[in-house]
Formats: sequence, structure tokens, C-alpha cells
Amino acid sequence: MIPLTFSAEVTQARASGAPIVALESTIITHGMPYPQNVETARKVEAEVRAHDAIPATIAVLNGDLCIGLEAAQLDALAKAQDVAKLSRADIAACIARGGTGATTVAATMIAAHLAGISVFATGGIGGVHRGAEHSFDVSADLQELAQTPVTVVAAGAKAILDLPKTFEVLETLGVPVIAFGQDMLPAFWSRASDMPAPLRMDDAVSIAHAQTIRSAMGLRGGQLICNPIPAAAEIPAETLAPIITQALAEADADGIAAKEVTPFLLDRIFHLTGGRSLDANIALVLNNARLAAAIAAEMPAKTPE
Ligand code: PSU
Ligand code: MN
Repeated sequence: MIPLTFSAEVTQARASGAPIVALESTIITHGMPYPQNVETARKVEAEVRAHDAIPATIAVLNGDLCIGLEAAQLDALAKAQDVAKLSRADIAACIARGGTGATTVAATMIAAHLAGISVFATGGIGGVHRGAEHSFDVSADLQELAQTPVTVVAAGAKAILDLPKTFEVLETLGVPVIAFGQDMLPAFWSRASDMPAPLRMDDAVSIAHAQTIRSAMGLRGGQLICNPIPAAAEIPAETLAPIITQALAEADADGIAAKEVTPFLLDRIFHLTGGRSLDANIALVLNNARLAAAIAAEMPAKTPE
């Protein structure tokens, strides 16, 4: 196995057996503008600590696969320009050339699993893009959920994606999609959607237990927990629909493709909502961090692989 670089607090947590929550870094470098990105990353880490777990923000820095970043490393990553966006396909090449890159949901799951961490909090996962029947643009995050045993806490997927197709693919891949505390799937910026959740759970113990049984049965892969945004922070779907339509049209007109699509759309929606989408995004990530800390506390202690 390649050597992993642990932050001081993650090293300590591993030694004492304290619960650890993995956090991704693409949300910092490609998902939010500076300085809100670094402020949010710090707040999310603090939220995990406040709920009795240790945060492990994951990134590749100068060829080191870092499990947990020191404060100065987090600051530098948030300010850096042209950081690579790493998924399953390119994380090893980045490490091999001594490069620096931020990890997507897929790459963060891979690194978390290598480090023996089984719970991961983020905002939204990648999925099936609208028009995927022509572009074939389907995020590698979906396949990763099918093969790497990490429970991912998200607020669903964003309506920039084709949500029904995203959930169809997850069903095909055999990924448990679990709504937390409600019968409907949440839709990122809104608590409700018109899609019933395939599964529902109401407490962290059940979620941790389900992952444990899955692994004990030899079923590969993780689980996707869809945690609704707090009511006070939600944006109605009607408000966002025309903005998403406009952002998608701009992406099309500008010929945006492949891994640039998601960051482009997130940036356009941030500007078109006058920053409101970002406030909601921050609130839901913090909410996901809290739930992930509670799930991590219920997971059986794991021997790092
Ligand atoms: N969705 C969001 N915010 C994000 C992302 C997705 O609401 O920051 C990021 C995550 O890191 C996710 C990645 O894993 O984008 C998906 O990119 P792609 O669609 O290129 O696979
Ligand atoms: Mn893509």
C-alpha cells in the first residue's frame, strides 16, 4: 500500500480509536469561491469536532495522499489556482508525478477506505448530467458508491443533474439510497422532491448497522445517505428552476464539457442567485457533517487496510 500522510489530529484519533469523518476537497477548490470556500471548510471541520468526531479533509499535496490537512495546508489549497480535480481515473497519476489535487466524492471515498475511515460528509454527489443520452456524462461518483465501502452523507444531488436518471443508475448499481428522517428524497437546496426515497432511516445507529451488515454479507460498496437541508436554509425549487435552465444554456453555448461541467454550473448558479445558493450549500454541508459524526460514532472500530 502507498504511504498515507495523516494530520496530527487524525494520527491521534487513529491511536485512540476516536470516530473520524472524511471530508472532500473538490468542494473547496471547485465547488465554492474564495474566501467562502476556506471559511466553510473550517466551519465543517469545527462542526465535526463539536460532535465528538475528528475531521479528515482529504487531498493530494505535492504527491502525498493526505488524510487530514493542517490549517495552513487547508488555507493554501483553498487559495491555490489551477488545482487538479481528481477522481478514480487520475488520482494515482497525480500522486506519481508529485502533483497537487483536490479529491471528488469518488477519490475521497477511495482514500478514506485506504485509511480505514468508513463515513464521509459532503454537500452533493456527482450524478447523471442532463443530456447524458448524448454526452454520456455520468459522474464516476456513482460507480464508486457501488464498489467502495464508505457511507456518504449528502443532501441528495443537485437539480443541475438529471435526478431521476441519477437515482435509476444508483439502483442499477445496487447502491442503497437512504433518506434520513423523511419518505421523499431531498433535492439539495430543497427538503422535498417528487421522488420517493428507496429507503428511509431515522437514526445513526440504523445507518451504521446497515453498512456493517452489507460488508458482512460480502456486498461491495457503500451507502448514500440523503439528508434534507435544514428548513430555515432551503430555497424553493421554483426559484431555482429558471436559474438552472439559464446556467445549463450558458454551459452549452460555451462548449463546457467533461470535468469542467459541474464547477461551471455551480459558479454560474452562485452568481445568478446573488450568493443565496452558497448560503444554502454551507448550511446543508454543516448539517451533513453533524449526521456523519453521529454515524461515525456508531461504526465498529476498523483496522486500517
Ligand atoms: N456537487 C456539488 N458540489 C460539488 C460537487 C458536486 O453540489 O462540489 C463536486 C464533488 O466533488 C463531486 C464532483 O464529487 O463535483 C463531481 O464532479 P463530476 O460531475 O465531474 O464527476
Ligand atoms: Mn462528468
